[in-house]
Amino acid sequence: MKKKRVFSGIQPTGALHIGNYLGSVHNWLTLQKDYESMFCVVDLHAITVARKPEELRKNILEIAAVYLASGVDPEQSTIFVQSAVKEHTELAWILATITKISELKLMHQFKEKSASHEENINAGLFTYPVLMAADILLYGTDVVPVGDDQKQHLELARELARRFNGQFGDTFTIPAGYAVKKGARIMGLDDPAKKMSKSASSALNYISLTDSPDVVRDKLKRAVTDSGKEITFGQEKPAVSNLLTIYHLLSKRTIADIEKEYVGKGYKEFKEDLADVVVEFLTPFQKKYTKYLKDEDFIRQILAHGAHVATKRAKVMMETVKARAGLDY
Ligand code: ATP
Ligand code: LTN
Repeated sequence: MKKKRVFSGIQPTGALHIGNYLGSVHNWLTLQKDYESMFCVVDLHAITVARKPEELRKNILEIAAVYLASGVDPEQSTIFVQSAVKEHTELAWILATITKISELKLMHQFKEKSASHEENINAGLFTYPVLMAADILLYGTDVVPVGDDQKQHLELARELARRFNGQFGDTFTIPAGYAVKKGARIMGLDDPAKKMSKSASSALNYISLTDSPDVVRDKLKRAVTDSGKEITFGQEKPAVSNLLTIYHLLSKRTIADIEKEYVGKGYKEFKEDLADVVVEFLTPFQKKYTKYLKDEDFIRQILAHGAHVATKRAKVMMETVKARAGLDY
C-alpha cells in the first residue's frame, strides 16, 4: 500500500526554542517512520519579515542542522529548502486567485504580525497562508503536524483544496492536522498565559535549543509557578502544568508518574530535576548540531538531494493543476 504523506516546515528566522521543537520536530521523529515525510525550511515565508541576506543564508543552514541533529533521517525523509522548488510559488499564485481577501483578513498571525511590524505590513505577510497552502497541497499531503498557532492556516489550506476540487475537478488531497496531545502549545516560562515565543521581550520566556546548561538551570529556577505548593497538572495550575508537560515530553515519563514522584516535595527540587531532564536532552542535541554546522557541504548535499526529490513530485502535481485550470493550451 502507498505510504501516506506528511509535510511540515519551519521558518529560518533564528534560534529555535524548546516550544518550537516540542510542537514540531519532536512529532516528526515518530511520523517519519510510518509516513513518506517531507520537511521543509520555509525561507520564502521568512522573508515576509525584513531580514539581512547574510542572516537568512546562515539561518537556513541552521534550521537544516536542527532537523538533522534532532534525528530527522535524510534516508527516510526528504529535507529541502522551499525556494529551491519553484513550484511552491507557482501554485501559490494559482491558489491566490481562488482565495478571498476577506478570508485572509481573518488570519490571527497576519493581525499579530502586522501589529508587531507596523513599518512593514507587506503583501507577502498578507498572502503568507496561501503560500503555506501551496506547500501542503503541492505534495498531496495527508497529514500536517504543526503547533496550535497554525491550525487556522491549515484550515484555509483545506478550504482551498476543497474549493479548487469543486471548481476544477478532484485534484488535491484534503490534508488533516496531526493531533498532538501535549506540546502543541508550550507556554512562556515567565508568563504561562502566552505561548513560548522567539520574539518575546525577555529571554527568560524561553529555553533556546542552544542555551548552555547554566542558562537552562537559571531560567528554570526563575520560571514562574502557581499559588499552592503541589506539583500537579490542571487548569488551576497553568505554570506548573507547562513545566510538567516539558518534563513529560523530554523524559517520556507519564505526567501521573512525575506527579507521584513530587508528592510532598517542593518547587525547588522539581525545577532542579526538570533542569537535569532538559540538559540531558540538549547536551547530545547540541553536540550533533555543532558537528553538522561545521560541515556545511554535507548539509548542502542533503538539501540538494531533497530539492531534487521534491521537484520531481511537485512537477507531476503542477502538470495536473495546470491542465485542470486550462493553463495547458
Ligand atoms: P515564534 O512565535 O516562537 O516566533 P513562530 O510560530 O513564529 O514561532 P516558526 O518558527 O515557524 O514560527 O514555528 C515553528 C513551529 O513551532 C511551528 O510548527 C509552530 O506551530 C511551532 N510553535 C511555535 N511556538 C510554539 C509553542 N510555544 N509551543 C508549541 N509549538 C510552537
Ligand atoms: N507557517 C508555519 C510554517 C510553515 C508550514 C508550512 C508548516 C510554512 N509552510 C507548511 C506546515 C506546513 C509557521 O509559521 N510555523
